[in-house]
Amino acid sequence: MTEWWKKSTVYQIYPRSFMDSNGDGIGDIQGIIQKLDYLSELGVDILWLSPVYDSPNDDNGYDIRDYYKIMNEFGTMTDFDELLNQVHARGMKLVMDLVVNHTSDEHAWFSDHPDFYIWRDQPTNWRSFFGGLAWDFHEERNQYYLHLFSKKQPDLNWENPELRNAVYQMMRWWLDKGVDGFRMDVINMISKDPQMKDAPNGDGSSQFMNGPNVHTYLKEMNKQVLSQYDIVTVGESPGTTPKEARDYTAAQNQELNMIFTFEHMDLDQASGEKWDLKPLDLIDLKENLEKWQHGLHDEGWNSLYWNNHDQPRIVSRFGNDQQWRVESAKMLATCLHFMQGTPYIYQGEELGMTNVKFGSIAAYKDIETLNMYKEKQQAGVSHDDIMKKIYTKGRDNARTPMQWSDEENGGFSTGTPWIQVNPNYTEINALKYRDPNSIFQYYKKLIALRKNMDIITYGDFTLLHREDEELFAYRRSWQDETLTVYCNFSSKSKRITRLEGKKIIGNYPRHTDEDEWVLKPYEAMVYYQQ
Ligand code: TEU
Ligand code: CA
Repeated sequence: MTEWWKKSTVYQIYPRSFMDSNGDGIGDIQGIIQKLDYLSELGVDILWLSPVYDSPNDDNGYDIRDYYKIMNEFGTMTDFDELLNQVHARGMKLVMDLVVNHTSDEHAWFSDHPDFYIWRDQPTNWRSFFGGLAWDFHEERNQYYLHLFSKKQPDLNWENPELRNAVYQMMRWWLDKGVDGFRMDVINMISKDPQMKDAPNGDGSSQFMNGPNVHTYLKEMNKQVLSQYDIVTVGESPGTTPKEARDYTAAQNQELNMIFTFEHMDLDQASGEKWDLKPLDLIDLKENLEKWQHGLHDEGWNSLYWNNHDQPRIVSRFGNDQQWRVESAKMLATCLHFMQGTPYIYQGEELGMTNVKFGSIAAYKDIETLNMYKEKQQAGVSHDDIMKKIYTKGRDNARTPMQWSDEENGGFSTGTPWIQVNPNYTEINALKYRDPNSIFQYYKKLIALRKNMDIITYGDFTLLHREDEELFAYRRSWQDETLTVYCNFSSKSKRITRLEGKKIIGNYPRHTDEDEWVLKPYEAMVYYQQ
């Protein structure tokens, strides 16, 4: 099978916040259908849907109650089938989120097949990702069950072959319907060390991330399911090194096509805790991405992303969401899209959508954010300090509704949105996406270039100006071609030496004086030479 996903660009849709077609304030499948022409115009190849399955929404669909049913709020299976057809009719592919490290505690398995879950008489001291102990007591059974995420997301017991077969059967059911692959939620956590022991600071991750049998299970899944279809797979894998990533993604290992690493998303935190804020040092970012570019160059494959539904908006995070919003959004896109790997665009990134600052905690919806607020408040942290953490890192930054227009609610809904729209929708929205200078059009060019230039897919990567704290520059080389990418991560002008070749893309309409060779604030430019 061809590795078509190596030349593809993926667009992630968070359905709850994408487009509401019926005015109940919640995005839905018909809403996605209404916007398919917009996505097709952008030129993306693959749409990845965050979970649309039946769920009590303790974690916005990442707690699945029924894998074979569509969430009522999003529509019906008929709507889903129509979406799949409409996506295919436009030559795009549709990838589903596969959440099989855990289910909802309301899934029928939890009462009918308790042996599908993980039970102990005594809990370990592990802390859950969403705060508190990762174990909860079950009265009837008189035992504790493991939940790495919320209490309502009990972890599945992958050691049980019956459970594995039930998962494979479900995967085949969706693939037989015609979906084009899976994004696998925390797939590197499905194998727990059977010894489960207390861990320093309650951080049990070395006992459940990349655990003892994870490769055995993925090889089995590949053999029984994935290899039978022409699909793409991407495994979400926090806490994974390039060496482990090669084990997951090298073609001869027959596991996954690519994974999501988190290292570059953790560089602006001062400790193992995401809320422990620290400014980004650009040299850390450059060296980290260089390590991944080299680590997966010959074997395995990278996914390239700045954003998803769990991360703050990149233009607010590593760019400048005020004076240089448009420039820095395009610069960040340039920096990422000329690397080797498959790029992912998260909804709204193509508009330069920003983080949000709600004044009251009551406006926030994310379980991780709300639990953290309570815990920190109990620990005596001030309201203002907690809000600063939420403004910088909270997941709801990515989850405010898509800003389609300057109409009420940004054109997302005629009702009351489930989460408030970012008040900047009057300025930042999709109305002018056809303007040749829009961020959207810039992304469109990047996506098209990747399709037409093999060097972007296959070339090797050399970091330039390693010591420069504001400039991210690199060279790609392939046969007798080179691409030189220069990105200014600062609001200062920076003098550089003349670049050879032809400029193929840049985020300033025209370089004022090509002889001077000064990079303007957040300027990006790419030169091609043969
Ligand atoms: O996230 C996995 C994960 O590791 C989280 O800890 C993530 O890093 C965190 O949200 C960042 O603050 C996946 C999903 O992407 C996330 O939305 C779910 O909440 C989680 O799994 C549980 O399914
Ligand atoms: Ca709706």
